[in-house]
Amino acid sequence: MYKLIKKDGDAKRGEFHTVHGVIQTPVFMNVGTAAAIKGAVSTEDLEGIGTQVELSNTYHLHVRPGDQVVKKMGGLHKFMSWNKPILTDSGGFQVFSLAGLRKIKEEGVCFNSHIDGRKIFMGPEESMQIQSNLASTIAMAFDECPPSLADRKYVQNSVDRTVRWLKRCKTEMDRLNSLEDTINKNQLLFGINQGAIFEDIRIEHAKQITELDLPGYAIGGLAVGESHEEMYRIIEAVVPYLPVEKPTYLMGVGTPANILEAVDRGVDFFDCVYPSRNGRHGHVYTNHGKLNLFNAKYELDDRPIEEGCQCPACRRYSRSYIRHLLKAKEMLGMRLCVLHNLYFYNHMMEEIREAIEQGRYKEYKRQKLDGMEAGE
Ligand code: PRF
Ligand code: ZN
Repeated sequence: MYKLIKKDGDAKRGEFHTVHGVIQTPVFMNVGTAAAIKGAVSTEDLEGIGTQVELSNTYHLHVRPGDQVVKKMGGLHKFMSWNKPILTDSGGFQVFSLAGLRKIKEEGVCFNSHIDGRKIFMGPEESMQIQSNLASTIAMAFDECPPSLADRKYVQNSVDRTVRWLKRCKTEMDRLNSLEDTINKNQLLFGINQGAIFEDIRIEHAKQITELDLPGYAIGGLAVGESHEEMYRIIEAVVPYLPVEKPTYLMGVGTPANILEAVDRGVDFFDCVYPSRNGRHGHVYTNHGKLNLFNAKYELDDRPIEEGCQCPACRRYSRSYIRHLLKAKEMLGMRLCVLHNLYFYNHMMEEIREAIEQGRYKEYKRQKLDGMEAGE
């Protein structure tokens, strides 16, 4: 399934083969939480900007429209008309961060829907059943992401429970994949490493979850309030204990600089809301740093967001025009900024893959970071 093509230092260039096609890694997955990429971006748009993987969310789709609706419509791929790989996050993280969390028990968690306040229970089995109904390519394990300031004892208890939950996820996923009316019988389960900023807990947890021989592993519980240096320290500590011949996914990260640093430490998969969220606010990424298109200095700027960029915004429109659209609250303004940002991320991943293949990753990373830090 995962083929390691080349290593350059710790940076990995690989290919992940799935029933929905091959994923070239390192890869950035475009976030469409509720089967919609915010900013009026269609799946056709995603195809046009080089997106390889779409990411959706178990919790959101369970609450609305309901995973049974998606299943009746033939699964997420058919429902949203996207035939490339889809990864679904398990819902654990979103329950903890979004919903009115009630109680964590051994069986699972009780919470209130953020849409209608309805009381919902979700445990490892429920999360796997929902993800099986959605029929994503990759399903994520049901985990707890402890708060960044949680003490050692809390984190140890939480991680121990996450191990037990993972075993239940695996058993349930195997069962679901063997059922007659399951849409994707090849659904893959990725485990998630937790342990907050305690290296020894992280390492012990990594050893335990790799014993389950899953097709991929994620590093969760980072980018939740700790410093970038702490995050890099944890990645460096954990990666040696995750299988090099399988993909490593750093969940919910991050800025272009975070991605460049994490690739250098052996990470293959990324996802983050930054490109779409920032785009909706008129903040756009360039090789010379981030621009705020609301700034008055772009009023008469006839250049594209980024000279030479092949995205749908830069091929046709000026900063001045996009600024006008944003200020007039025209949807097109947001849409163009989001398209540019997603293109920027996907294109950077392409450059990253090429640099690793050519054995010049460190040099590429330095140049890219220097450019972005220098500004315009
Ligand atoms: N667990 C899950 N999803 C996540 C995270 C996690 O820890 C994070 C942490 N950055 C983002 N998304 N299941
Ligand atoms: Zn562009």
